[in-house]
Amino acid sequence: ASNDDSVTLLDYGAGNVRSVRNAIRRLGFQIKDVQTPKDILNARRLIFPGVGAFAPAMDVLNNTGMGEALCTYIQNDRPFLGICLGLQLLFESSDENGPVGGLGLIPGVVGRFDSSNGFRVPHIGWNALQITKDSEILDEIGNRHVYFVHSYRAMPSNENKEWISSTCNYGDEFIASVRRGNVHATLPLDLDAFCPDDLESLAYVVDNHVNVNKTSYLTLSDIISNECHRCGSFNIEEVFASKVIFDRVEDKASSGSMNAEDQSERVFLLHCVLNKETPRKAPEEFHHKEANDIASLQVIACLDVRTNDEGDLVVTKGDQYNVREHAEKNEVRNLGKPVELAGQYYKDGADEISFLNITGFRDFPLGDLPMLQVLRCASENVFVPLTVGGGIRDFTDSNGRYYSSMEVASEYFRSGADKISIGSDAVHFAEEYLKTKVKTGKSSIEQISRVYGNQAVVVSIDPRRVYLNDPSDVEFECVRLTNPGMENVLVINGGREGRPIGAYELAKAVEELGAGEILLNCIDCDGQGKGFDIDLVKMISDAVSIPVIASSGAGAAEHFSDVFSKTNASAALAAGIFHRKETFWLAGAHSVCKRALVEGRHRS
Ligand code: 1PR
Repeated sequence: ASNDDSVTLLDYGAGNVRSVRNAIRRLGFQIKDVQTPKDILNARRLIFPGVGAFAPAMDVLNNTGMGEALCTYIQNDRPFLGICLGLQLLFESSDENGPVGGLGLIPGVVGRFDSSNGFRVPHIGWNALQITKDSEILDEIGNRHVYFVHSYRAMPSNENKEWISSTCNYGDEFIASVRRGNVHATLPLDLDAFCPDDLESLAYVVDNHVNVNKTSYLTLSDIISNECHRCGSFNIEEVFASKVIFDRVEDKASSGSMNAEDQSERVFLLHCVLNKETPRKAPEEFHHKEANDIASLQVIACLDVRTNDEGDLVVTKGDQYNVREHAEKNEVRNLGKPVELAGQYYKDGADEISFLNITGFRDFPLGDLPMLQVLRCASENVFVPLTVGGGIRDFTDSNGRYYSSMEVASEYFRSGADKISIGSDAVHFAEEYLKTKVKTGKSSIEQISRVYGNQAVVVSIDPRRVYLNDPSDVEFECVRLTNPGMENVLVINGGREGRPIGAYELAKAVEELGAGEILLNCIDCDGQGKGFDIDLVKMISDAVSIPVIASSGAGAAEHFSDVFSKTNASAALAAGIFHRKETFWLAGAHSVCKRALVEGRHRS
């Protein structure tokens, strides 16, 4: 680095910028936090990892004078990297809770994705970049897949084309990054996806003269041909038996250093491994398009966390939500330490990690400091989105101090969460909303999504089956099975309390209230390993236009294939299958999706 080894960070305290801080430190730079507009003007290099929603971020920038300083800094072509909202704020305005004026440096409006053409909004998952000009910071990324979590985007136009350095397609073409002179901003280098290998890109911006050791990665085909040479055969089973390739492929995948071609090869090869097949066609015949479709489906590892009887915070796992051993002592099952397991699943290739504080409904989460600590530590080493749920609601403690659900969520965000997940509280507000049909703006879903954006608000639904002779006996939408009719009754407080609302009605209501994603559990299937509740997932994923995460029941790779091919779920979440250390499953889950696609059974 040059003489000045500082990076100025514009963190206005709205959320999780821990990954960026970690990344900057790893590069050996000192972080200077912006306290006043002057700090922006005096910066040697500035990083602006915008978090949250557009309007509140602009309020902070306008009220502190930082917006003006930022405009001067950028207009003077000083080294700048905007990330995520740090890109969007450069445009003229945004429709997010708006229209709201932006910094006005780049012509264009940041609008919401159009969900009417069948694409779910928010856009969550991997997607391929199209580099349109020499962006320099994206050189290392090339056309590889990067992870997106957003509902709003700016589109290319004649007026802004000189800025655009890459675009991406999700229903329509949108701007993924911009570059002009020393000013860079990217949408997908999201805080979540800021894995250590993106440091080179970051380094370029923070100091044009930084000499970073560029690791040169062998392509997958190099690895395979080397390995085949060594083994003297192209029997994929034998080659993989040594696990050598697998490990290298996975290293590459988890470090995020694959380009689109590597990705498709990986999916293809993993498919072969999983199915113990020798590849019948060369990997290069495997279309990138297919890989792209597969990449857009996510596999999420879930860690149910609670304090055991000894007072330690442990990862546990229930059978139909019962997390106690059936043996005499009736202890809470202890499957390991949350931070370690999260790190492991990240390395294994999970697209996202969820922590559910399953006793959060009774233990106030802000009193649950170990849980916040778990989040802080996990976010140091996990560079995929982290969701945390449990206990997000208004709360008054024993001293009479009132905490809003927003304060609870904010603390989770500050501690490293990228999304929060609301369970019981969402049910209460949905019940009220269904009765009154009035959006008060006061529910936790509405408040948190207004400030952090709806892509950051997941609603976790816990349905339990009730079998009916006649579905018309109840007011709820029922799942019709080939077997007897079935109703899903919602339960809350970890399954301890049933509520008179159906899963369908709840899902529709929370979507209207502003939830960005639904985590659809199923108490009957939880921990059973017999597959997802396909009928239920289909009903809910057809009913809403936000992404639905299918959860509960995964016991084999085929179950992932099933849920992706027979329903419109965007992601599949599982716990037990990963805790049992069936190591190939994470990667394998992706490969079986491919089979579903190839057989044309994928979503129409
Ligand atoms: O109500 O806002 O405090 O949130 C509580 C959260 O904790 C909710 O998301 C609720 O689903 C979750 N929860 C509460 N009790 C339990 C329990 O297990 N006793 N766990 C619980 C929910 C379900 C999934 C599980 C999948 C996959 N766990 O997260 O990981 O079913 O399991 P599998 O692959 O092994 O089948 P609030």
